[in-house]
Amino acid sequence: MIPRRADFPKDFLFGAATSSYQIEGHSFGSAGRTHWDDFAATPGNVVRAENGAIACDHYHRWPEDFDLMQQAGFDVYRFSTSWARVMPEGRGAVNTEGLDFYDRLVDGMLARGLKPAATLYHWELPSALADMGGWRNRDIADWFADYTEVVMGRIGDRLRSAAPINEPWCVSWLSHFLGHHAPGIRDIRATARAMHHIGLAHGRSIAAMRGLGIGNLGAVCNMEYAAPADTSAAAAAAAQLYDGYYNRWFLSAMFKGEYPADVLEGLASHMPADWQDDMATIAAPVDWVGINYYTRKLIAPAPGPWPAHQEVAGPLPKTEMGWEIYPEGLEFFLRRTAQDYSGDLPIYVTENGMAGLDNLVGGAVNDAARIDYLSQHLAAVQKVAADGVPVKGYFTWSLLDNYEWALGYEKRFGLIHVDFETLQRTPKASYHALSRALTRSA
Ligand code: IFM
Repeated sequence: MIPRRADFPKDFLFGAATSSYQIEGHSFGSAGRTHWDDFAATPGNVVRAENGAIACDHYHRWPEDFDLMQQAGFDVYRFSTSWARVMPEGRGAVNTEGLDFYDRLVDGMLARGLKPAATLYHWELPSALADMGGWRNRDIADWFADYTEVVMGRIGDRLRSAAPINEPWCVSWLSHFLGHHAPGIRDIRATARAMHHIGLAHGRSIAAMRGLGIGNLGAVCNMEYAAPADTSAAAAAAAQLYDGYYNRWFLSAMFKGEYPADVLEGLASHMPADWQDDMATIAAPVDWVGINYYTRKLIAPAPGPWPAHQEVAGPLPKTEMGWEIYPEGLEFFLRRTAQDYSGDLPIYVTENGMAGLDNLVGGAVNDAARIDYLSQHLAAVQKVAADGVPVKGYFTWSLLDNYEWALGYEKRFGLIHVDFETLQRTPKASYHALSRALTRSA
């Protein structure tokens, strides 16, 4: 059973999260082209070559979506603004339709008693900037700071919180080393540069928001628990390195102003010149940290160049993504983040959830597996909060079934089912269960 609101500290916030390209419908409102449009148009990259042109049509249907958020009893809504919607070329001209849209969204949240939690970048880089090297180009920190000022100059006065970049690991490693996400590069030098420039852009964006007098600013990092695949020393070292470039690199830079030595061993020769001079900017103080957590990975050594390791299938029950269900990992990261990086600062679980089969049968979706997943992870959060770790909120990923990037519309993460033919919304059993946990008084 999902723990009730009353089981958490009084000031604990419950929310749901989404992102712009995954739900809005990028073909609406004169938005500019993004590297995800290009990536999806390249054969073999995305299931059925699907893109975010229509997605959930949240662009027009947001009032219905926010009504459902309100009816469920959520406190806060985590959304992102699209760079290419606001500045179609990434720099220069501003699309007023785009800014007007986010202005309406924020007012729509406030009108329903939902606190707006904004993220400035959730992956849809304007194509014009990708043409200039995207995250490989150091200038992206300037471009991102300018974009930050444009968006926050319009909506920053009404936000509860703001964060620059969602999941730096995905923006860099997943997209430039593994090539699974746009821009689909597989190159270690590109990866090292992206990993550094993301931090720099984060720091510049924080500074820009401080300059505008905006507060409650944070960083949102995704984390995967890295477990050695066997008891050998080599497997332990492989898991340690995975943990380093996945989980420790960004937190260490943002909270300590340094990169972990074990990861630098592999990346140092690929880093941009004078990267050390940027560390103070990257470590700009923040007010909170967000953890996106879904799963663990079993890691084994492998032949070949650094990082010379591989993922191995694990024995635990899995979601439709093939991801093992391992709530102990969330507990681990909440404790370690406070202890090693953020101290007394509030921590939020900014994403957690699962993809399920989620068939609509007779007008209902019985997603019992999701109820179980949420129950287990919320119980982990509750335990850690009871031990005094300053975890202050939990956001389910996601409010709606949506565009799951390279997997198209096939993987359903929503509390609300979306029929991608009719765009009809149907709250699933998990929506009703979570709503009961949030609203019932005892
Ligand atoms: O859908 C994504 C989201 O965009 C970022 N975090 C993980 C989710 C599930 O894969």
